Amino acid sequence: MFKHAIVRPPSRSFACGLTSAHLGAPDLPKALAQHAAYCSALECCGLALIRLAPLDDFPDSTFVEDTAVVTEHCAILTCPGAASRKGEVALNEPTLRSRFERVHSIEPPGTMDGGDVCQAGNHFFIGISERTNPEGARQLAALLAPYGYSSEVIDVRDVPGILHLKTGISWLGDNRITAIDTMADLDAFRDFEIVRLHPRENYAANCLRINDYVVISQGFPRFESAVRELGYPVLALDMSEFRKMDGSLSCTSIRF
Ligand code: CIR
Repeated sequence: MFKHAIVRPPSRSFACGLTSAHLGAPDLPKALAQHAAYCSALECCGLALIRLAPLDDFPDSTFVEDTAVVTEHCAILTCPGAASRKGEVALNEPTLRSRFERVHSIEPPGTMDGGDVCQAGNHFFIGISERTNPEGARQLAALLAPYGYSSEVIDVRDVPGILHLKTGISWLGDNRITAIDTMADLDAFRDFEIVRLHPRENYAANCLRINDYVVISQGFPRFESAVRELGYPVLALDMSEFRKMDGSLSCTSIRF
């Protein structure tokens, strides 16, 4: 059960952030409207929002998820893999410290983006990517173990089109995982029921199970039908401007 989410709207520098999407520059007023709709959807799922101020100095800072991994027992501040994003952590740290009694950190030479961490019950999948290195993954596993969490590493560096682990998979709860076709048959997911994305709908793999709801990206009809057929109430959101900056639903909040 999630009760809270930390969010930070895109700032005036949003279009200067990192991206590999080749979808053109994002439109800031549209991005702000999409962010507002995203916030309303989280509230509809029952979350109380902790709203942080936009940061002009950090164009990617709306993607708050990358700065911390949170669990029922603790928060773990990350050490983002992109140089331009490292300063975001210190700016989010006071909020996390005010909400979590136990706060740990990934330390250099470890690097980690929260988008590479997928919690599935008491088990964590940790992606090794261009942003998260093996040392960062090792540190996270060691920090999680005393709380009774198991973990395993998935190397996504050779999976085309994947920035982070959760670009390609999400945990839906109920022993289900969404996965793009090229990740669906990984041995790591052998004990899960896979909701497989059609290759034209890969972007929709990143979705959010929040309490009773599944929040998905709008415009992916096969995936939306599949999720509805599983019986979940669905909230579909237009994320087009965030997609232009390689972002999606999970990156835009920290939920706990
Ligand atoms: C970046 O490249 O860091 C941002 N433009 C996008 C981050 C997306 N984060 C995520 O999927 N967790």
